[in-house]
Amino acid sequence: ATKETRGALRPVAEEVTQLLRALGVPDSSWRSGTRPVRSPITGEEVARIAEAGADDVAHAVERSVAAFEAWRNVPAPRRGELVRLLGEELRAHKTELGRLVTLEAGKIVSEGLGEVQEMIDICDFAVGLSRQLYGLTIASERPGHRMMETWHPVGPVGIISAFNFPVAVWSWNAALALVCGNSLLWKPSEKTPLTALAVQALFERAAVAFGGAPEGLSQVLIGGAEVGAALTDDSRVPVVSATGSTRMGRIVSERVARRFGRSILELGGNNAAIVCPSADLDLALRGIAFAAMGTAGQRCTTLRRLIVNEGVYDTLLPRLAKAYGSVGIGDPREAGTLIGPLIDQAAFDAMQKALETAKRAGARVHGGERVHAKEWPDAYYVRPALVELDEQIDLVKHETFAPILYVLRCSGLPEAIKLHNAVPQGLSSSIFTNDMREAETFMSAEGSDCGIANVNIGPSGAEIGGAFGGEKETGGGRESGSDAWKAYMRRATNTINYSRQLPLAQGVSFDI
Ligand code: UN1
Repeated sequence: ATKETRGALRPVAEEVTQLLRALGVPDSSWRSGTRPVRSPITGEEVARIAEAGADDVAHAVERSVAAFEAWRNVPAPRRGELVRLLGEELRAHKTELGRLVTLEAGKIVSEGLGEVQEMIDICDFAVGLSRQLYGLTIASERPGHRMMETWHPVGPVGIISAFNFPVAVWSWNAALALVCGNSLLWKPSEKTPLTALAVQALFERAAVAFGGAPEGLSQVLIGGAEVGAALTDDSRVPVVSATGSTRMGRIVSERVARRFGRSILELGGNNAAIVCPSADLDLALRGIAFAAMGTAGQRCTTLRRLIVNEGVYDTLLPRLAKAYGSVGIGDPREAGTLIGPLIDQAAFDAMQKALETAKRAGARVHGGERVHAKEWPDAYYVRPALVELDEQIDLVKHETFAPILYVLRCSGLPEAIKLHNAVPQGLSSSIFTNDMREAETFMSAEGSDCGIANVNIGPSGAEIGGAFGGEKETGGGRESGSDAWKAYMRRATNTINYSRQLPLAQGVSFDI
């Protein structure tokens, strides 16, 4: 059998049932509803889930406010203990939850497990952070005065997450928001509600072990755009963190801004890598392959544009085309599969449309065709596409959430950086070079305009310790590590007068 036909089709539904039970999700929450949930592996229905309506959202927000009002008074290091226990649950159930990510989102096994590892990592990070929610002290211009900053919990945090990282992105937000003293309202993607229910069940176990966590501290709201809209319009939810398309993010940010809420946006990426003449091409090849083809091109950090110096173009491209032609595509449960399915038919259609447009513009397209269609008619597997273009046409400026890598030729670093930055998105980026000047220029003020700029690794697969997010249409939000926690708190500036006088700032006099 060729790599493409590896693995006979095995149904998914039964294993989903076993996993949900092993993870402690009550049958009633995924059996008795109206919305069908499908696995992208086979396209079969695996659950029927109940949806929340606008009234349910209003009620959930009410509970969330009550939970917040209790939780904000729990000392932060104690709040960290709950997140530590959540991390323990995730460690204990990593195999099952990782497997459920594979079944529901179609990720290969190591990526499903990797996603849960990312959750464990952010929990560890947040536990440490729970003792480090530092404010500054500031020198006052007035005698006998002191100034300081205090960081306070802000309120219920709405989390809108996407199908492609169905649980890790929640955890970046949730682990930080919890130690910061907030309650959580989670609207997962309607394509991946089951992993959300499983995480909620693990959270509830952690809450029981913790003892005394307020009821309703973390809630899941399953549903479509109406649920998202109810959440974004509710002024009792001061922070809404949304991950997904730029189209969705624009709607969310406008609605949240209208009521002066704060949004944390992590939207479309259109990530590029520049390959310089001095690059280690073996290393670059591996980096490019993972970043462009991994997760079937469905990461927001996926490599979508490759800008190759003309000096190495003709060496690199044939090797890349070979990798594209031989990569294992199929059932993500099988060892040896590197490319699982696209999430659904709409993703497949969008990919084919983009490839048609590229062909009409004169592109040379390698791959991109559907595979396994006969055996698995309801699932959408594709060979990743390598698309050689002479210029960065409009199509390339849009994020198509599928494994398409557009390749452009360039003559030097200034031209490469210009092409690199000439798209509306600004999430992640990378350069392959062994020339220190090129690497530093790429990371400098006149280099990459993205939130993430890497050297000699691809743009995807970030660790949780750094701030994650990007500029321009990516939305400007930062999540996960560094000081991203500040977005989940409100800052108070305190001025304390310990003198017997009342000097006014700026020397103003006001004697009564
Ligand atoms: C996403 O695709 O929404 O950097 C998140 C990465 C992962 C997270 C991706 N750690 O690729």
